[in-house]
Amino acid sequence: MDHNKLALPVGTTLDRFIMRKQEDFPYATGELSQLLRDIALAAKIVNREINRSGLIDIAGAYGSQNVQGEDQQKLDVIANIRFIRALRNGGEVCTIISEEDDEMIQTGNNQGKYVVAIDPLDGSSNIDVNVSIGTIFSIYRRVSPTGREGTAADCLQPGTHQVAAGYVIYGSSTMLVYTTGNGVNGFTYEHSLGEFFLSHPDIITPKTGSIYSINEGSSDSFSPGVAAFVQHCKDQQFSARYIGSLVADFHRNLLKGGIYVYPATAKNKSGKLRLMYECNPLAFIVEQAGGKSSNGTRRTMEIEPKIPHERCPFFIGSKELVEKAESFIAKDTEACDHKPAPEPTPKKAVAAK
Ligand code: P6P
Repeated sequence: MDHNKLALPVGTTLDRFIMRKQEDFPYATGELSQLLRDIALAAKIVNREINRSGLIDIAGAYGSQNVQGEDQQKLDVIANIRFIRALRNGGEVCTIISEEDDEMIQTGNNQGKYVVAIDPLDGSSNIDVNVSIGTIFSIYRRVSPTGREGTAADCLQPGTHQVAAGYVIYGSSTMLVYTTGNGVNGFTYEHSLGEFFLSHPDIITPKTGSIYSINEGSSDSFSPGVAAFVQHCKDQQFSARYIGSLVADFHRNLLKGGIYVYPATAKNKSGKLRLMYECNPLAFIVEQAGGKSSNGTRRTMEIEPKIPHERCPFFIGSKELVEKAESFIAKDTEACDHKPAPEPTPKKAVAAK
């Protein structure tokens, strides 16, 4: 018997993969590799706490609201602490933007070359009902000189400046999916060994699909272009899949093909999702996987951020589906542009004095 069959290889760990990929960058000095490992460590710790949340008193609302005015769950606060602590202790990051903190977070690592924008736990309102949730992160090189605190200019860079981006999905299995601009790779967490192993090498998203993800509860306030696209999906007999957890909806559509849409609505006039730590990182990943991301008219990663918690409409997924949505929006815009100007209100004849 082939003795190798007695002890099948366990596969490539995330650490080994990061080190191998670092060799692709001859001038890499290892800081970005270390930063990715710091994020993976925090993800393992958060994963453990999510898995136990039903057993120890860390589920449920924390009793305060974040800068977005959203009720914080206890695990939102815990995840935020865990990721900030890991990045601070790792030493590579000078400044952090977090969904859970209004102001930029200075880590004290003023020699750190990197800035991180992070949503520590997205979809956390789903924790108590055991729906998959996730962490989303973006990594940028600082533009200000080292030796001092990071600046707003370091944090408010367009998505095209990202050096890496990724997400962790805490679901039926826990996965970390990331890119450094050379393709997208997914790693599955093996709890018994405490390691992420390469399980989804070189992810490519289907160029089209038959899944659309949008909250149709807001359909009354969709723009005509968005409404027309949703009707198109129905006419094509697509499947409506919307979990209410961005990372879970995105991950499914990335692997199977489909589109996720969070448009401007009456309640969220610029859309609900945040550019820096939700839209841009997923946009980087989807483009590296052959998909597309825009705000309906403009490439997500080219939007120039003005404030850390800026929101934007979000159309992301299979290239052909995003382009179809954009075509409906463009038609609507053309129709508006060519709509005849309303007749001027006739002035009341002024009686001769
Ligand atoms: P709605 C979770 O709060 C989140 O940010 C995303 O994970 C999710 O896709 C979206 O909001 C759900 O928002 O308005 O449809 O409940």
